[in-house]
Amino acid sequence: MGELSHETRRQIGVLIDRKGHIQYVMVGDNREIELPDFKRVRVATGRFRGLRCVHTHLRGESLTQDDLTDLALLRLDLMAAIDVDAKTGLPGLVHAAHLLPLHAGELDNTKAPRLYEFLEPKVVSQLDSDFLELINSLEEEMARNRRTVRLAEVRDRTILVGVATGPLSDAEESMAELAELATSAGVVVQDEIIQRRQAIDPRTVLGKGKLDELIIRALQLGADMLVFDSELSAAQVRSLSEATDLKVIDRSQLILDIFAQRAQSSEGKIQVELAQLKYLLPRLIAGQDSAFSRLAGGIGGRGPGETKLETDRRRVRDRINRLEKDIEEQRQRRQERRKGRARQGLPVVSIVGYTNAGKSTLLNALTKSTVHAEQRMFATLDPTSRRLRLPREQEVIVNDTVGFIRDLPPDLLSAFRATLEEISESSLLIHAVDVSNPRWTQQSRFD
Ligand SMILES: Nc1nc2c(ncn2[C@@H]2O[C@H](COP(=O)(O)OP(=O)(O)OP(=O)(O)O)[C@@H](O)[C@H]2O)c(=O)[nH]1
Ligand SMILES: [Mg+2]
Repeated sequence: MGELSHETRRQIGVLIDRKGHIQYVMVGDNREIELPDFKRVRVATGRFRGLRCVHTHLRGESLTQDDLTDLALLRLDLMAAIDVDAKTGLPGLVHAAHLLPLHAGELDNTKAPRLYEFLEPKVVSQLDSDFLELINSLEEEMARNRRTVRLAEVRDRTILVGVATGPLSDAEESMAELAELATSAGVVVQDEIIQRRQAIDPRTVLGKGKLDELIIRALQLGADMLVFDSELSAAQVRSLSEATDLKVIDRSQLILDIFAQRAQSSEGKIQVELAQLKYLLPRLIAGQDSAFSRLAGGIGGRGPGETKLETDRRRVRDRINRLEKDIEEQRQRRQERRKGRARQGLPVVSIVGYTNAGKSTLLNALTKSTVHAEQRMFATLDPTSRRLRLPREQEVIVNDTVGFIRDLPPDLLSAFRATLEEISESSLLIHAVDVSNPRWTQQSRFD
């Protein structure tokens, strides 16, 4: 390889499997070499690809960033570069690196653990390490770690991703809010990245380079989930999770998840389920490019899956109708209750405002109650009403309410209509604002 590289002034590389057979031969130019793109071909978790790359370098350089990127993205067993002497064409030092298994201990902090291990550079004639022994022990270690990691860390480890098509400050603000949402949902936020772009990439949202960077970062941090700040189509979720091999969700789904975790009363649970199904339905139908239509495709486009998909959609629609009826009934019950209160002539005061602003705490303070208040977004989903006697022998009803946030998914808004209607029939609104939050001016806007 050294001789040929020397004559042609091109890098030459081979991919060798564990039996020592050469599976691919690549020819590059004098700076770089391109590896086949088999990222899509999955590697079993806890394993490497079973191929090591050995290639020549003509300029005396050690492993390049591209070499390391390929090593990580393709999960190669090893990346080695043989230095070819410019005058004689004889092989010199061999630089090599392999990936490192993640350790459970390293997952406790959000600092990036080391991703690569460099072997000591040696001249070809002195290479004496047993490659198979090395790779086997690495895979064993990886399998062991996976078991302990799984036990140690059950929460989702997440990287937040934003794309800024407008001003960066808007995107940063939105990301700060997303981070709070993620924490409220109980996931561990390990990193945040924002990419500035002219437009969102219709397929992968981010550009190709940024996506590669993200994959490496996720590998490095042992992340298992990506949360996108923008709304994702079903097709985007699919191509992103295929490209990254990670769970991918968007902002709406994160909020829905929080609501699902927090709903206590049967009314709250029904509202959340309705919102979830409404979110799911268009994603079941999302047309040509959806995961479901691909599954349903079959030969000639009408495989057996199509009927299954129809049944799924119908079941979801049926369930949606059922839930909507339930909610309508609740709404009427609430209306009756309000009428009853109106007959007693009690004015209604509602405490409204951004989520986590202190609404429930204020209700507690005013009425000496013990409604649940917590440092977490959407702690209240089932609002409480309490009587309050004002100093001049006047009684009022004070309502706690569900908090607001910008870009609340519309399905969620409509599902919680019954609860929100209470607000519109109040005699007085108290707007709670948390002025200790740096974003309080934006949070107190009602547009
Ligand atoms: N320091 C301080 N903390 C407060 C005050 N009011 C509320 N908090 C805290 O802020 C956090 C959120 O309060 P909540 O009353 O749950 O807020 P909320 O508006 O009802 O929130 P959601 O129901 O989640 O929308 C809690 O940890 C409260 O203890 C205040 O006046 N001062
Ligand atoms: Mg509350």
